[in-house]
Amino acid sequence: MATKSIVILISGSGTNLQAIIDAVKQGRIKAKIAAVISNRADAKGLERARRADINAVVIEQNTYHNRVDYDTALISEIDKYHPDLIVLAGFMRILSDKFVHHYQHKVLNIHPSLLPEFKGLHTHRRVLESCQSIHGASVHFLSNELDSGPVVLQAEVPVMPNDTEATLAARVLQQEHIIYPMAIAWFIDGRLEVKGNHILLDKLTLHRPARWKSDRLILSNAP
Ligand code: NHR
Ligand code: GAR
Repeated sequence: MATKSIVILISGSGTNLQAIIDAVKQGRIKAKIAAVISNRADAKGLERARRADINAVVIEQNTYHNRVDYDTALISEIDKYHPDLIVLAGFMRILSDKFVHHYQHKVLNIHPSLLPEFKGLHTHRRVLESCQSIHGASVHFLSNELDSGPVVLQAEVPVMPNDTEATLAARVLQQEHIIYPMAIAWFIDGRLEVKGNHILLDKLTLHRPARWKSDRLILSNAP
């Protein structure tokens, strides 16, 4: 079977990108990373891509008049690689309906909260302000409503009494580096399907997202 390929979109430090690069190198994800695309020329993740001999492409937003023009440029770059999967790894730009429809059921994102709680930005700060005792991250498929596509896998972490935004973010990020490569491998191995707003894993409906908690995977397909 032909090797599957992935295109990864980033905006920043790219630690999730690094976790995915490592998982590909170790054979946990059986695919090739065809390109890494950043909307910012100064994203540190670009350097991680170059170091791993991956095409590193910048598509700067300043040169485009509006979201649709930008997304059109992004789509034509991505389509050069004919990827099986597009991965948003700390990509900080909202994507238009045009993009979402073009790649329906082929785009994964990781969001730093236990969705549907805390959609949007500044999740760690908002979690601390509202005195939650648990927090986490979610891998979901993209849909045209922000942070609302079907959730595949979540990691749960405790919120500690002395946490700051930075300590909490670091605890969540460490879990992201485990669950994102795991969910990507499921997709690449053909184990994931999207049906309407829910997920099938190995042909079984997940009535709740799979959950990674205390280093264990919990699957519940009870309705
Ligand atoms: N696009 C769609 N259509 N649907 C989603 O669920 C998306 C998406 C694009 C990115 C990631 C996301 C997140 O995980 C993501 C999910 C950026 C913003 C945002 O407000 C919100 C959510 C996410 C990413 N961006 C501002 C914008 O105007 C810019 C903010 C900045 O540059 O700092 O695009 O949370
Ligand atoms: C991650 O925590 C990711 O969940 C979050 O940004 C960080 C990126 O880190 N994504 C978003 O907030 C999307 N709005 P990384 O660049 O080191 O992978």
